[in-house]
Amino acid sequence: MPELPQMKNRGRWDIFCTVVDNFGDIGVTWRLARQLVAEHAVDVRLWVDDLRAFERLCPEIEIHAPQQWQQGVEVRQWAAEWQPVEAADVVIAAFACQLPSPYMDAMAARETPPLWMNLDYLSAEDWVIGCHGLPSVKYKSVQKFFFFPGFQKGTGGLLRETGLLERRRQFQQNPEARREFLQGLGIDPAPAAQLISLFAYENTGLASWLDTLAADSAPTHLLVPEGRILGDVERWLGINGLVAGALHVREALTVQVLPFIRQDQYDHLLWCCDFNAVRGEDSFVRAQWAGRPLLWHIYQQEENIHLDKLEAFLALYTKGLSAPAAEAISGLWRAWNAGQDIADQWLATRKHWPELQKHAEAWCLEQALQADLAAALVQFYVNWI
Ligand code: TRH
Repeated sequence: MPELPQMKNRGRWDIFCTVVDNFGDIGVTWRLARQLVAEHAVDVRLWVDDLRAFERLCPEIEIHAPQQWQQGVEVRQWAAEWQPVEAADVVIAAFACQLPSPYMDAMAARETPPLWMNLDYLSAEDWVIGCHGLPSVKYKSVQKFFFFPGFQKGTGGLLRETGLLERRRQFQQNPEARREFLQGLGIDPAPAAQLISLFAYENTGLASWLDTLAADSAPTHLLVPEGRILGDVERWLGINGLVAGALHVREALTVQVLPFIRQDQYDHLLWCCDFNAVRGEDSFVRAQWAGRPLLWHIYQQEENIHLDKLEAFLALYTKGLSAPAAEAISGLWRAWNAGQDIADQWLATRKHWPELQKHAEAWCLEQALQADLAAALVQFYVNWI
C-alpha cells in the first residue's frame, strides 16, 4: 500500500494471541493486526498458538507454516518451543495471555523498554473507564498497562476500520450488490422474507423462537453458519447431521445452514440481514456496525458475572428508546441469555420494529463518534513515547 504523507512509521508491534476457545480471540487480534498495518504504517507480527482456528476466518492460512505473511501481517506460529527473537517496540498481550518467559526477558533486555499492554475483553461496565490506561504489573524494568475497549468516552473504543460505515451504507443501498452477494453463498430468499442470521452458543430457548417464526404470517429466511447452535436447530427440525448447504422449510420459516465464511464476508452477511443474532465479542461489535437490530448471546462466565456485563450494555444501548421498546428488547436479550422461552419477548419486540431499526442506526453513528480501537492504541503509544 502506498505510504500516505500523514502516515509516520509507528514502529514494530508484536501481538500475542492464545486461542482459548471459539473464534473471538483470533477474530479480534487478526482484525486489529490488519488495521494497524493498513492504516497506521505499523509492522505487525501476530503470534498465534492455534492456526487451525485462524484458518476458519482466513482460509489462506498455512496451518503448518512457522512464519507467513497475510495481508501485510507477519503471522508467526506461537510454538510451545520458543525460538529467541528480539522484542518489538509495542507488545500487546491479547486477553491477558501469558507471554513466553524468554520473550519477557527480551523485552527487559531492550535499551528502551517496549510499551507493553494487555488488550482486555470488551465490557460496558462503568469501572472500565476508571481502569483503562492504568499501569498493571511490572516485569523487571518493563511496565504493563491495561487497555480496555469500550462503548463510552474514556475507554479504548471499538475496532472499526476507516470507511467501514460508508462501505456498509453503500452496500445496503445497492439491492443488486446484496442479491449478488447472497447468491454467491447460495442464498435466494423469497422477496418478502425477512432475513435473519443466527450465530450463537447452544440455547434451549431456540425452539420457542423457531416455533414463533414458523407460525408467523410473514415468511422468514434464517441463515445459520455452521457452529455450536446447530444441535438445537437439528433437534427442532428433527433432522440429524445438518451441514452447510442444508435447507429446510417449516411453514413460514426457511432454515438454511451456511459454511463458516471469511471475516469480511461475514460482515456483508450481517449487512444483508434485517436482524442478527450474534455472540461473544467480535460478531457482537460487527452487528452493531451493521446498523440493524440485534440479539446478543453473551459468553458465559463463572458465577454469572457475564450477566452484569449484559445489564451494563443494555443500560447504555436502550438509552433514547421509548420505555416499551427498551423493555421489549431488554426482555428478549435477558430471556435468550437465560435459555428461556422467548416467544412472547420476540412478539413484543416485533411491535417496536421501526423504532428499533432507527435506534440501531443511531447507536451505530453514536459509537462511531469515538476514536476506533486501533487509532486509540496508536495514540496511547504516541503519548507514551
Ligand atoms: O467465537 P466467539 O464465541 O468468541 C468468544 C468471545 O470472543 C468471548 O468473549 C471469548 O472469551 C471467547 O471467544 C474465548 O464469538 P466472537 O467474538 O463473535 O468471534 C467470532 C469470530 O468469527 C468473529 O471475528 C466473526 C468471525 N466469523 C467469521 O469470520 N465467519 C463466520 O461465518 C462467522 C459466523 C463468524
